[in-house]
Amino acid sequence: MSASKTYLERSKLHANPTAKAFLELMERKKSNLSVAVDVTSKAALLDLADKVGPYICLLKTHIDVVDDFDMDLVEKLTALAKKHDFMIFEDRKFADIGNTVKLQYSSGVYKIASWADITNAHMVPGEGIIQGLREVGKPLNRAMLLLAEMSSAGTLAKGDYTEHTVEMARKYSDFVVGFIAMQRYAEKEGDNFIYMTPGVGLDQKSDGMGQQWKHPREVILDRGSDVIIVGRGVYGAGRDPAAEAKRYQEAGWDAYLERVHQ
Ligand code: 5IU
Repeated sequence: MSASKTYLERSKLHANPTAKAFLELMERKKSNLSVAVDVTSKAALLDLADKVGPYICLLKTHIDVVDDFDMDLVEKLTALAKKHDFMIFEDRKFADIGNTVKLQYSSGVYKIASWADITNAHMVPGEGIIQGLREVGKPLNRAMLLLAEMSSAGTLAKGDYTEHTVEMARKYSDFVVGFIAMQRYAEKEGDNFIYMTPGVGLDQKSDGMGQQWKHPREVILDRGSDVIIVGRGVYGAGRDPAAEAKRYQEAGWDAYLERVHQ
């Protein structure tokens, strides 16, 4: 079962170049921490990315919340990704028909495919959404995650919906490399999916708006996920982002070591 294999062992088995490089990076950097930077100015985003950069494997962005977005931001972000050795995940949550998402992924103001190593999509529209995104992303060696579950209270992504999503990921596993999920699913021969889990916090359980935070140890060890995604736990009011990122990196990595050595 892949949960007991190391990230490095799994990287060797991966055919998708981004997933392969990502798993290698995690092992090299000893980090399974992704920081979610939901801030609204270029300066704040770059400042945070520079501060948490040394501790993360993946920077998760919502690029459309940045008021003063321009391509200079992308250039600076990708330079920081190089400097600190992390990848970029634009949490775009595509949700339209194949032809439309193709345009949303490649074009418009953000040109996501040109800079985001990883992006994600909902399975609501059916298989065509993967086909559309894959047409753009595959030639650029990009990778995609499917939203199989969500962390928020009352989510409709569950049961048959989640199972169908996993089947679709298997069908397109050269491009769909994993899931946003709350736990690892039963595996079939050949599965090598990367699981990423948002809703992670060391100090608080809820934000009063539906978000539900779990401890990194529960996420990585008990639930078998691979990457913890942490937002406000790292950059929330009064916090020192670098110190918090270090704390989450250690908590996530300790849980991973415990998992692969048990
Ligand atoms: N996010 C979730 N839950 C989900 C999905 C995405 O929280 O199910 I899909 C995003 C939202 C935010 C980040 O960008 O992950 C979590 O931030 P906080 O740690 O601040 O709650």
